[in-house]
Amino acid sequence: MNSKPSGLSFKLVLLGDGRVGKTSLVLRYVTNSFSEKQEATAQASYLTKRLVIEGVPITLAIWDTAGQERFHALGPIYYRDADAALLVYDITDDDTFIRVKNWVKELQQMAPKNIIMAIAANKSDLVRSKKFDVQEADSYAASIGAKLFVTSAKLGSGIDEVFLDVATRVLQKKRSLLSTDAYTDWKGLKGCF
Ligand SMILES: Nc1nc2c(ncn2[C@@H]2O[C@H](COP(=O)(O)OP(=O)(O)OP(=O)(O)O)[C@@H](O)[C@H]2O)c(=O)[nH]1
Ligand SMILES: [Mg+2]
Repeated sequence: MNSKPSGLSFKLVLLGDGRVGKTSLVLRYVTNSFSEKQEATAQASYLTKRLVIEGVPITLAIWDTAGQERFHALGPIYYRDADAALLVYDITDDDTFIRVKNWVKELQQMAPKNIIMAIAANKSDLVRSKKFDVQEADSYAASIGAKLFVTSAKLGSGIDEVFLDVATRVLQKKRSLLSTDAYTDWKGLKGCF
């Protein structure tokens, strides 16, 4: 009797090089906290965040993976049934952008077809000039059907935006797989999911 509608659950995986700020982005998003001394993730950690989009309650099941190379082979465990991937790089370190491109290649070959992707250019607070160059990353993101967001886990900027974008696009994709009538029923019956 007391059970509340659980809504939908979307699985999101964060991928990217070590130290780029994946855990920091998730912790800022879920607990609004930040640590200068965030410890490296071993294997992966899991957190959830609830949100409502277009009246639909959604639980984001967030898998924050370990970026250190020695954990690379674990990637498929987390992305193989993911709805979305958030690829993170450190805006001050070009090598970490190359690592994003490698992850994208792997996802295109191994992940579910049409997985939703977004790229976070993190640590924007470390760049002095206001006009830092994300043009290359921006056009790369467009070329793979992803969106680029400039973020700072430290300052808390760009973070709600990137998670909301990903969740909204997953919802749109799921909705487009259903006919309009089915979607209306689906919303009406959402407590059953
Ligand atoms: N200045 C600044 N530092 C950040 C930001 N995000 C993370 N950091 C710092 O960067 C370091 C690494 O952050 P993590 O969140 O642990 O990075 P990670 O990608 O989860 O690393 P792994 O778990 O090893 O894959 C920590 O010292 C953070 O405090 C940011 O936006 N700005
Ligand atoms: Mg981590």
